[in-house]
Amino acid sequence: PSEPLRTPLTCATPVPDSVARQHAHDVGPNQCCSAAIQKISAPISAVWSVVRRFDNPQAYKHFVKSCHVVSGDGRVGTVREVHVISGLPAGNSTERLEILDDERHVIGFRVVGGDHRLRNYRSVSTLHADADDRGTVVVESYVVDTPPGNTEEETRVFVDTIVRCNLQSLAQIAENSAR
Ligand code: A9S
Repeated sequence: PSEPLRTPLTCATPVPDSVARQHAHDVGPNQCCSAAIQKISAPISAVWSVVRRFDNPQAYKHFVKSCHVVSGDGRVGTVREVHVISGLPAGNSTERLEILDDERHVIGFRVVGGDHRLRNYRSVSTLHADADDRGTVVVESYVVDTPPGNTEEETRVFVDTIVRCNLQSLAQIAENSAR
């Protein structure tokens, strides 16, 4: 039995309700969740064109060495296998595209296999146009099983670090492409 919907956003970060709702997750007893926000000085179209490519995560995720699509054509249900650079406690990860909404700028995927410790990892990323300065705000939230032998806090620190690295790298790439 899972706990009621939890959104990691409402308490920690002042975002509109409509945004927080997209990041409300069903979080089970031995799972943890968190979220990160990244401001990017590039138009939403430039950011989205990088983020929406489920077949090409290595475009901005530095921990990804290579990726190939196992099945699907880039729409929901597509499965990819990601190979990770050395130095991480992982070799590969099999991931399924769960949401891809080109109008609302939402993408989400779920981990379905791989030789790593992030069982049942799932994440949702949403892009929001920043009307004031023509920039973009990215919100990324996730839920994952707390691995045996680790605390929720340790798990969040580990995953938050990876997510923040990815978002900073995304910002650099989108900002350079928009220059
Ligand atoms: O890829 C993402 O969007 C986010 C994360 C947290 C990915 C994590 C990872 O791919 C590693 C970087 C290899 C770390 C997985 C699934 C497991 C890890 O241990």
